[in-house]
Amino acid sequence: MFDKILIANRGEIALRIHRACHEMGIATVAVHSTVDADAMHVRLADESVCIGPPSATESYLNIPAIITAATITNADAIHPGYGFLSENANFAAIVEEHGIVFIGPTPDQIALMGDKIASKAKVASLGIPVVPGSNGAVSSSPEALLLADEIGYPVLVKASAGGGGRGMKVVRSADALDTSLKQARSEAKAAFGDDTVYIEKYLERPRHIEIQVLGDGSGKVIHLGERDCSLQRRNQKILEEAGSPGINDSQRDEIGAKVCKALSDLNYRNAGTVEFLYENGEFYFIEMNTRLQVEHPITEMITGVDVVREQIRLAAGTPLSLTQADVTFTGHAMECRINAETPDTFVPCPGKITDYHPPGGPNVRVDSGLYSGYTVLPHYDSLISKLIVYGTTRNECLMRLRRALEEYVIGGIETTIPLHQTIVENADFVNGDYDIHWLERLVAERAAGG
Ligand code: MV4
Repeated sequence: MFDKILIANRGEIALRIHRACHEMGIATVAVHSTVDADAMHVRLADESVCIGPPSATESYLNIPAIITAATITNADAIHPGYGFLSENANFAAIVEEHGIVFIGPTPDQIALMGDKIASKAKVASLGIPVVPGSNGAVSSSPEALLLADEIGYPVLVKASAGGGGRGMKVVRSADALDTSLKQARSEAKAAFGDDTVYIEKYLERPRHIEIQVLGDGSGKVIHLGERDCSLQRRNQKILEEAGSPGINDSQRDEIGAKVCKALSDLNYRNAGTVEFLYENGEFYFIEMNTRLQVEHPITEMITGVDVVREQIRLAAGTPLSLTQADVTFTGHAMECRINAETPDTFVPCPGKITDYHPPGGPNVRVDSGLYSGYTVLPHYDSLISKLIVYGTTRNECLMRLRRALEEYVIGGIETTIPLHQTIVENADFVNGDYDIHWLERLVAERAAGG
């Protein structure tokens, strides 16, 4: 096992990784930008290294500075967290070239899943259901017209280098196809430097359901069930729950088995998430994330598995601590992402936290680097806290979440807590009756004063 891990991240996830390390007897190295010198992840770590100015490009994305920090502190491994360098195949390769273990997949696996066309073709060939579509890049308008005719409108034009929804165009009829194709291409070129696009059947009202997996790199892969991440706004997830109110145990077993088989064939290593759209009883693969995800705690709550500990064990070549038969799903969990934002406009509102009182009590978990007197910085993501609750039933979980939101005091700045309070009181949410567009509609109604 490793003696020392460098955590190449900040905020709540850096803390989360530090906690797993210390519970395993592993020392930690924090890296930080100049403005993060007082951050909780730096205070808790055994050692810390300043890696650059506030701009993420010059600090948390600064590969030479991070490699240097790992070298001078003699770290055995680097955990990238999420965001920043977590899905950068080049970074993973450089880390390994320096004789340091990258706590993640192989560079090839990161690169494969980063290419939306290649990953879709690959997983389809391994038995995972995908959205009907062009099965590869679309090169000309006539080709696109023929394909769209075959698939049936509406269709969606997607960027191969995309992900997270950027560069997508819904096309509802043949006469709009050519224009949308050109738009999608030029947006993809501008955003990713790659104008490769492909076409899929557009699913009108799906849920977003993702399967958490753990793979040992030698073909052993288990799944930890699903998370429903349909409650999102502009591709930012807001509230997630496990399990999904939309599927039952046998559907979970079936899609979970397909995912494990495919990733076993790929010798997938690390924690990972396979994302699906789910509509009318069918799952359709959209993409795979090869990193630890923000919402991993809800899976931990219903399975009792420490996902970060497993990641570290897998990277060290230690076998998975459990088999699929050992994985059981008990109760229900929800996570609210609390952002430093004005609730109605979602404009980030950094500033000093004057009062801080997180909720507590049974089955309440708060993953956050906040403290009274901390200043939320304008340079980084506005996620400041994750409120995670567990209940033996979905209703118990929901009642507990309402209670915890009531207790949570974050004074001095605005946060999205009021939005969460609206969501958890809503009848559709209470009934589990929502899709990926539901929250946008709720937000629009709130803005209209409804
Ligand atoms: C789709 C879709 C409907 N049909 N693909 C958006 C993010 C990107 N990762 C995939 N996305 C979508 N792909 C087909 N064929 C609708 C979305 C989508 C979405 C997906 C998941 C969560 C939130 C979403 C919000 C808008 C659109």
